[in-house]
This record gives sequence, structure tokens and C-alpha cells, in this order.
Amino acid sequence: MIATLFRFVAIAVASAVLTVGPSVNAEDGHKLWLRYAPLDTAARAALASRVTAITAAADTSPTLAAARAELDRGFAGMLGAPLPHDTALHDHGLVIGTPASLPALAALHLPLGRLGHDGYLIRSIRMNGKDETIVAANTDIGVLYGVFALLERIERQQPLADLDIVSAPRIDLRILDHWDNLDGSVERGYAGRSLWDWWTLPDYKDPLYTDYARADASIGINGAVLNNVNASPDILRPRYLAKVAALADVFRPYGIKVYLSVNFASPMVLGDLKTADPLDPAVAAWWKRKADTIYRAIPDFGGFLVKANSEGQPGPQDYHRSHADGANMLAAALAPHGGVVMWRAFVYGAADKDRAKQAFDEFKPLDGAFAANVILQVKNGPIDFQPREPFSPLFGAMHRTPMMLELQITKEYLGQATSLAYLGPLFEEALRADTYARGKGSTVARVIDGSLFGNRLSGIAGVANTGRDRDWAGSTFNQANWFVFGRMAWNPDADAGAVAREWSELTFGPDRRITTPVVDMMMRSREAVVDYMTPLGLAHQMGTGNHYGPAPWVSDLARPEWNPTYYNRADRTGIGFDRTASGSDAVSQYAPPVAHRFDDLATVPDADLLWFHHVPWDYRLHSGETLWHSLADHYQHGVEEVAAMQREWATLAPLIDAQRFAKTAAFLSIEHREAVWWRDASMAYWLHVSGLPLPAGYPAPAHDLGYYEALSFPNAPGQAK
Ligand code: GCV
Repeated sequence: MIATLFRFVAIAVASAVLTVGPSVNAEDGHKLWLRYAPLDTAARAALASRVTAITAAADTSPTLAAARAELDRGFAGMLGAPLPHDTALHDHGLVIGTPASLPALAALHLPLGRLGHDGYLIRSIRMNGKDETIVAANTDIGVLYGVFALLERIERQQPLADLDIVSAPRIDLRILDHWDNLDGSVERGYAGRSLWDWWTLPDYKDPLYTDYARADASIGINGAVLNNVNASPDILRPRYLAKVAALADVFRPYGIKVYLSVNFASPMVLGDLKTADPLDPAVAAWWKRKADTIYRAIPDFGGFLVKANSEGQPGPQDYHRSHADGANMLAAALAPHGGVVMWRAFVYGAADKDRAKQAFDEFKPLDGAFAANVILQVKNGPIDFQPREPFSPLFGAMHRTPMMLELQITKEYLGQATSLAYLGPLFEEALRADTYARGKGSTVARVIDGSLFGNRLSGIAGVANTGRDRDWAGSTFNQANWFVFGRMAWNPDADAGAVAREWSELTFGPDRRITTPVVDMMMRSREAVVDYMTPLGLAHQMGTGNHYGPAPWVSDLARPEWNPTYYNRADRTGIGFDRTASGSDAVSQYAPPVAHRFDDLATVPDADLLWFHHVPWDYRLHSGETLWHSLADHYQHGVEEVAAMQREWATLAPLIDAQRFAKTAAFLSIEHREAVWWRDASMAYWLHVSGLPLPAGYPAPAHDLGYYEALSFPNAPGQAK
């Protein structure tokens, strides 16, 4: 027995070392928030007084094995060696399992009912005369989530006595959408090539895939859409399905289901069909056969994500059918297997209609027309992941259709890889937005967790920011955005500041001298981006194609709503998009209390002013200052905030490991340069169109407008192909 235990421990140590990589790479960010750095003496003593051995079932599922391996990895890192484990109870033991896998837990009659499928309970308990810490759940994946939570607690050096923690997710589908192409590029990806090496799959299962799954599971993510929503039909060819199945096999122990983005025209491209009309029985039969094939290879396949009749993608409207016709046909193919269709509501196209209104106008009439296994995937705002948008009116309007929120973790419009923009406050703003659909308190969070309208399906998706960069996300601070997405997917009421603190302690160690300034920087960072890019409700002012840098002057693109001038509407008389009742009337898509607040200049928040109103340059804001002065002030403030972050970060040089310190310092200086560029180029254009003099006390743009207009960046990363 001892020998077996010993051998197990030795293997576990060896595999932990192999998985975490050589120590020379210890602080390049590759370990994310799962660093398991050595504990100091006091923390070791605190742990030793509570946990000295592990009790777990002998015959374990792959998921319980993953939980045990994670404990081994964690304790090997934090203590220098894993703790012994077997099936016996030990004094000061850590007992992990489900009542089904561990009879000792069944005997306790724990209140597991409220945990549902994925929740967990961590409790200090006296059992058979011994002091134990238990991690219990109804399912093995719940145990794994609980193990991650306990390890995190130990890493953060939080008290381990008298624990009574109960945690269960509010949302069922907690999904990362990877916009990864089959050639290894990533649309709007700024962290290197795709994680999935389609070329060497399925033969080679890169250990990176397991580490990806561990990272996702550690924050409760339970689904991954593997490929770009601008989907190649090839993903459904047998050759690729074998690769998808290999990834599903790796992810399964970590509770992660795979999903695929599908191209609506696949039956025509891959089959011999002349049409992809969803009402054509041959088309429906093709999809059914395809679904059956997928489920034979991947019995727990999650389902399809579909971008249809959007930005040139094929869809049911090509055959004069509705989005519901298209979604329901796919849903019928998946339903016998328990799969879902996530149908995107990101559509626009009518040149004569305010783009912000189009998704609502197309989908609202279809409320109630979707099959039971369809969920609409709606971006947080009505346009497209801008630094700030009001919430999409669809969230308050579809009372008989489940909706999932789509957030963008990759920062396509918020400085891409290099800006330090913590998205917790943006996600929080989106989730806490009150739709008033059922009176006050009808938040987007309650729409997507299914509770407001009593939906069976609940979901949230984040467009992933992962790639093959050593630090996975392009920068250390971008990792926080992956982390906070997971936390808010689990609990949509999570507090952005608390999550920032948690992430900082895991990422840099629980040292208050670091945590306080880091959290301060993070919590101010997104508003800084709003200020230096698009203050006071401006939106969509970025460069063409690459979406990099400012270009408020662009007005010659093929479609009106691609042009920044379409959104800013700046001229001699004023600036802003009139979406009031006397303008495009987009306000009427919101519930009356919200519509009135946005419609009325007296109540519209300054932050949304130019989104909803066209006002003269000398318009007076609630503060009493003129819009023109306030614009100049916001740009300048944004730049100063970045300078402040640079100063704050510089003070941390003695406390942060060299590699991660240097990269963040360099990225902050890039961000500062870009913030100045956004301010100067934007102000140069507003000066030009308004004919006004620069408000006193603000720096004049470093160059004339022509200079900024002439800049071009053909090799900027992440561009759509
Ligand atoms: C995947 C924006 C992005 C596109 C993206 C699209 C979408 O337009 O720039 O790259 O396409 O959103 O969400 O479908």
C-alpha cells in the first residue's frame, strides 16, 4: 500500500513537473492564475494545521483523476511535494468526492441538493473523530470545480478553518467562442496563432490542450466553440471532425463540451445539394445525417453556433426564410442528441436604417418562434463590442426566447493586445443593465440566467483572447479578462473589483503592496480607454479593416454603416447620432422607463450622450461645461490615466518578477503613445469639422489632420481574411 502510494506520488510529481514546464519559464505568464508558487513558512504552517493528506475514491473517473492531479500539482508547487492520498480518513485530511464515489461522504447527508449539477461545497467538518476539510458535489465536475476553489484559497493564503462555502453557477452554458480559422490564424486574435494545431491533430494531442482545459475548468467555463463564426464548411468534413473529436476527448475530463460554428451553406459545399433552403427536406436530412455522424464520434457534442445573413455569411434569408426557419431546422437535427443551436443576432445590412436598430427589428417579430433547443446569442450592445455601448434592446424584448449574452474578451476595439484594459467593469455594466422588461430589477443578468422569463436554457459566451503566445492572451493583464469572464459566467452578479483582487493575488501573489495598486490600475483602465478613444457616447471611430487606431474622418467605405462619420455625424453645427424619437427612434426599442431616460437630454447619462443625441458643440452637459470643452477634457484625462498607470506600475518594479514586469511596462508605453495618438487625431478632426479653436489649457495635436489620415497599418494583427 505504502509502496503504491509512494509510486503514485513519484509519478504525480514527475507529471506535474512536465506539465508546468521548466522553472526557467516560471514567470513568463504561462501558468496563468494557476501558478501554485511556494508558500511562505506561515502559510505552510496554516495549511499543515488543516490538511496533511487526501482522501479520495480509489477507482476514479477521468474527472476525479484530474481533480487529484490538480491537487498534486498544486501541493507540489506550494509545498514542494504532493500530499499523500488514499481511501482512508486521516486526521486533518482533505476529503474529495461525491456521495456516489465515496461512502464516507454519503453518510454525512450533506445538503447537496442546492448545488445542482456543477456546484460544490467546501466545509470544515468533524468526521469519525477526525478534523476534515471536505470538497463535495453531486458530480465529479462539481468536485473538480471545488478543488480549484480550495487550491485558490490556499494560494491566496485565506483562512482554512471553519469553512462553509457553497457555490453553484447561475448560468448553464458558459462558453468561449474561438474565432480560430483552419489555417491557424485567429480573427481578431492578438495572442499569436490558434491554440488548435489542426495540422497535427488528431495524432498529436499537444499538452497545451490539457492546460487550456485546466484553465477553463478552474474558472468554470464548460464549453468551447472551436472555430470562427465566419465558418469554413470544411470543419464538417470527416478529416476535421476527427480532429474535433480528439480535442473533445482531451477536454471531456474537465467538463468542457466542444461546439462548432457552422456555415449555413455547408450542404451545398460539402454535399451535392443545389440549395441550403432550410425548408427543403433534402437539406434538413443532410444536416440530420451530419449531426448523427458528429454524435457518433463525440457523444457529448454541445451543438452549433451560427452566424447567418450577417456580414456576407449565407443564411436562411437567401431563400426568403426567416432566422427561425434556419435555426429550427438545425435544432431538429441536434435535438435527438441533446445539442443546442446558438443563433447569433448580430445582423445588419439595410443601408437606410440605423444599424443600432436592425437586430431588434429582425428578431423581435420572431419571439416565440424558435425551437426549444435554440438560444439567441446577442452581443452586449446594439452595434459591435465598442468600448462603451448601451445594452442591446433585444435583452428586454424577447420574452419567449432564451438569450445568451455575447461579450468580447479579445480587445478588438479596446487597444487589442497591448492596452491595459480590464474588462470586468464593462462586463459588469452589461450584466447589471436594467431592461425594465418586467419592471425595475430586470437586469440583463436575470435575462440570461433564465430567471426573468423562466427559460430552460441559460448562457453566456465570450470571444476568446487565447493564442499560442507563451502568456496565452498576449499580455499578463489580458489574462484577467479571460479570468473575469469565467467568474461572471459562473456568477453574473460577481463584483469586478473583487474579481480583480482575486486575479491579482493569484497572478502576482497575495501581497498587499502589489494587490492594491494593481487593482486600482485595473479598475480605472477601461474608462481610460473610453476617454481617450470614444468619450461621451461616441463609437466606431477606429481604423478601417484592422480596427486599429483612430479614423473618425473615414467616410468613403462601401456601406454607410462601416464609416466612422456615420456614427459621429460631426459637422459645423454639432456632433452625435440622433436616436431619439425625432431621430432614428432607436430609443423606442427599449422599455418605456429606459426609452425616456435615453430620449431626454435632461436624463440621458453623459456617458451615452452622443450615442443617443446630436447636440451643438456648445451644448452644456450636466456638469455645466460645454460639450466641446468636455470632449477635450475626456481625451486628455484618458491620456493622463495611462500615464498614471505607467507611474503606478513603475513603483512595482522591486516586487514583480522581471519578465512580466518588463512586458507590462513596455505595453503601457505603447498604450500611452496610442492614447496620445487617439487624442490628437480625434481632436485634429473635430477642430477641422467644427471650426472651433482648441479649448484653452489642452495640448494642440502634434500633427495636422493630413498626417493622421495618411497613416496606414497593413500588417496589423487579427484582421479578417
Ligand atoms: C467574426 C465584428 C468583427 C468581425 C467579426 C464580427 C462578428 O464585425 O470585426 O471580425 O467576425 O464582428 O462578430 O461576427
